[in-house]
Amino acid sequence: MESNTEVIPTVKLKCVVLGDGGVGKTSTIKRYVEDRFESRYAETIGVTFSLKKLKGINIDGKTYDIIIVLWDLAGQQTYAELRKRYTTGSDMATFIFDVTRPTSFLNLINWYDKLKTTSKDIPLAFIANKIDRDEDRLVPNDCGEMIHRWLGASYYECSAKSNINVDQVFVELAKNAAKRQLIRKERERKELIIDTLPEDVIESRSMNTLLEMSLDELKSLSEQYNN
Ligand SMILES: Nc1nc2c(ncn2[C@@H]2O[C@H](COP(=O)(O)OP(=O)(O)OP(=O)(O)O)[C@@H](O)[C@H]2O)c(=O)[nH]1
Ligand SMILES: [Mg+2]
Repeated sequence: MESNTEVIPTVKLKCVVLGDGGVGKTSTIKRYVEDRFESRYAETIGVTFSLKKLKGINIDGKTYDIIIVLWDLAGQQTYAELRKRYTTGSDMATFIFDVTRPTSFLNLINWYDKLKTTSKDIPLAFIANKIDRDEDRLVPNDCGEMIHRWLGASYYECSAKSNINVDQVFVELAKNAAKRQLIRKERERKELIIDTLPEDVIESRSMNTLLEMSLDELKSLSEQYNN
């Protein structure tokens, strides 16, 4: 019997999680991937990876599966050089600070500058973590709103411990990043087809007009000249 199950395309995304030591990077990832929380602090050594699969995500009317590869980078200063190498090629990034530690908020701009040296124009989310510790909170919500308006990045108030907003951060980021990756890949495919056209055709129609055509339109145009 013939199967009519459609193959769902998979988008793979690299997400780096940045922020000072002890702000809750590992805890946030653990909550998101395994839905667990540990009170004991075990400093991350170097870098570790986790995978999260999102099934049946709708992007512009089409369905995709998304695999997020989460790169958990140690926050301690000793790993500065390692971090630079590992942020390269990220599709999205999260910056975490601890609302009970103002220095971890002030340091966000350093993390942001560091990421910008390797990755430009990727979707970013800033996370105020440990909001369950209301009595010890020193960084107010307004600080996050300022970052949101200033850097045009999303901002969330979270708790890895109480499982507040953790899913939302990654789902929203992944949708944005997947959208961008799909647009980029479609453009690359179009450029490959345009390359097969004679130069005078490219010149007379202009590159922008050709890129606005659909893939099917471009394919049939290419067939006209190459058959
Ligand atoms: N109350 C509370 N504690 C948290 C929360 N998230 C993390 N912690 C605690 O904060 C400590 C540090 O958390 P980690 O997730 O290990 O921090 P990290 O950012 O990965 O630290 P490094 O690996 O050293 O860079 C641990 O004791 C966690 O249990 C939270 O949302 N609420
Ligand atoms: Mg860690």
